[in-house]
Amino acid sequence: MNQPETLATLAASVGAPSYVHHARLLGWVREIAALTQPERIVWCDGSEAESERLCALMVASGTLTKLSESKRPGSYLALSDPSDVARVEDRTFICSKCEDDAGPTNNWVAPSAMRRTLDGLFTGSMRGRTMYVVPFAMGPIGSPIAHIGIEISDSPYVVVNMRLMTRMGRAVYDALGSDGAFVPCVHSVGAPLVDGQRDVAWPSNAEQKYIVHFPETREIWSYGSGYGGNALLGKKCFALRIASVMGRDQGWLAEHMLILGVTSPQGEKSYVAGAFPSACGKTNLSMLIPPPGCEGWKVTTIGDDIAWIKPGTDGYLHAINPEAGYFGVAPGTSYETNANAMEMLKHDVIFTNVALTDDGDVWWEGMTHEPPAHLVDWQGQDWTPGCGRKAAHPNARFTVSSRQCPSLDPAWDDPAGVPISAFVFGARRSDTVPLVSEARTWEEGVYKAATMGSETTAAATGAVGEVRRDPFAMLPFCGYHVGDYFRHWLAMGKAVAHPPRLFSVNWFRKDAKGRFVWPGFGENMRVLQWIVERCRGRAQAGETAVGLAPAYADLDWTGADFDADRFAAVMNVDRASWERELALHDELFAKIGAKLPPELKIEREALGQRLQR
Ligand code: SAT
Ligand code: MN
Repeated sequence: MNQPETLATLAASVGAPSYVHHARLLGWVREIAALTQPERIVWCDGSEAESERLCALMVASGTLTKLSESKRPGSYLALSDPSDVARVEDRTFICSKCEDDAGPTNNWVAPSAMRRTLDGLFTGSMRGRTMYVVPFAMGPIGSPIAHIGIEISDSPYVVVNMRLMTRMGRAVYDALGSDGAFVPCVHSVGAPLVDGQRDVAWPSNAEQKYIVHFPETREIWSYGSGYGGNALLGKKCFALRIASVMGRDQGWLAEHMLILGVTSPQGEKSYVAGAFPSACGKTNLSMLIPPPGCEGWKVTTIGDDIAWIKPGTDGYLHAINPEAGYFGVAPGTSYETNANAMEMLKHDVIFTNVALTDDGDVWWEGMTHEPPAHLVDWQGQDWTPGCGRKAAHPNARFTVSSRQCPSLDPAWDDPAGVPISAFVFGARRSDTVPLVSEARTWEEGVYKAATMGSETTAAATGAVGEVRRDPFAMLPFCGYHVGDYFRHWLAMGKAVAHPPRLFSVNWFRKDAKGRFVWPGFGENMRVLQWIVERCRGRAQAGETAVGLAPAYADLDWTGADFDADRFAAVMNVDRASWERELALHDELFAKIGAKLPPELKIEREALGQRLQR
């Protein structure tokens, strides 16, 4: 009879360091290694020395270019394969046991069939490569809201990005102990090196990409892409798709939301969480600098992309940012649009798919009014102004640690999270949706968020600029049936004594000539002020068909150059546009079918009636 294997022999069989005591984890690593057949296994400790070593390796292999040490100390540029530049929503799967649990907004494949596919894809997929084991925490280690994941990846680019984006390293193993729970995440770029084949600068698989989630077993498998949310599995895959399911089962929320603090001139502090689709300015809003006239106000940053939110014992919903860094859109970022980000990006940054200047720095569209006379573009080609191509890919990104953010909130790492006063739902709409409105009730707010439509951006592959329904900005990120998700949100409003107030915003209205009417950026402070003052029961609002809304005089315009006519142009509720909008709500609701909560049907009828008046 075989002796049971000791922990020591199990650890030795995968070369694990002595501080890993978790038999299930060790067994899983061995299983994945047997499947993917890497040349070697490296257990990452999250240290700076490790990151430096990996960066040097990637400079040698051509994946990274080291930027000028005087212009951009400690920073690198990666240029991806042109076929691997954004999330692939059509290749993203929710493999719940029942198709009905994935719902109409997700791609579903039966778990058994998907496991066969993955087995085929992952067999030998890491041949000739190093398999990295990356321990990471989403949220402050030890927080009752936080969770742990382990990502196995054959991409050193993923390792150094995960180090910036999460709390990665040895401390995670201490928290896990011998039996702690973790979400297993397997990632391969899907480009094995066989028969002495030479590597390329950005290995990926142009033919096959699979971003797969098994919600019941809380597993993630990602194949074929090395880019962003496809590969940094703590982000959308874990912190949204898997975590949304955990939240449904355990009574909390995992949301595609920034979290910011607003401090009034009197020193009162409120926290606001805001859901916006990808590449709609969440990073800018989370780091907002109040404009002239609003100097007494201050905005501080907890997070720019994801919020995990749980009822606290004080009767408030408490939110943490599960991430520890920002993977933000570079194009459009400048000292005018986001000076905090520009300061944060001065050193120790990984840039992906921006352009390289002749003096070893980076540039992207919108960074300066005058482009440099010559660049190497994101595809590695010579670029000059007027050549007709973009220098940076529209979904080019920076990866940087939160600690470098000048507006970082002192509570960003607080295990208790911060109490949320308001949820803000924003979308990118040229028309129809007003600058700001407040829901009269929780149900009306859930209806507004559920029926949100937004013009698509370059953050996902596919057409850009089309309006699609994007409920709660979670369309590509909700790991279960969207009708059940709405139901969960309706229930969460009753789970606390002090639920946040719910608001809808739209910074993106355009005039007949296609120009933005609202200046946005810092000027959004005026809307934020009104929102937090509403939460304190102070600011005025009037009834409209689509919610409570401020009159021109209800906002503080000190120092602003925005008249009542333009305000009317961003606030006006056009009945004909809203009739068309309602038809699109009906289309969404028809798609959701039997799982649509009755409360939302009632809201739909009430809205229709108010528009008739
Ligand atoms: O998913 S990514 O992190 O690549 C980008 C996004 O959609 O926010
Ligand atoms: Mn996002």
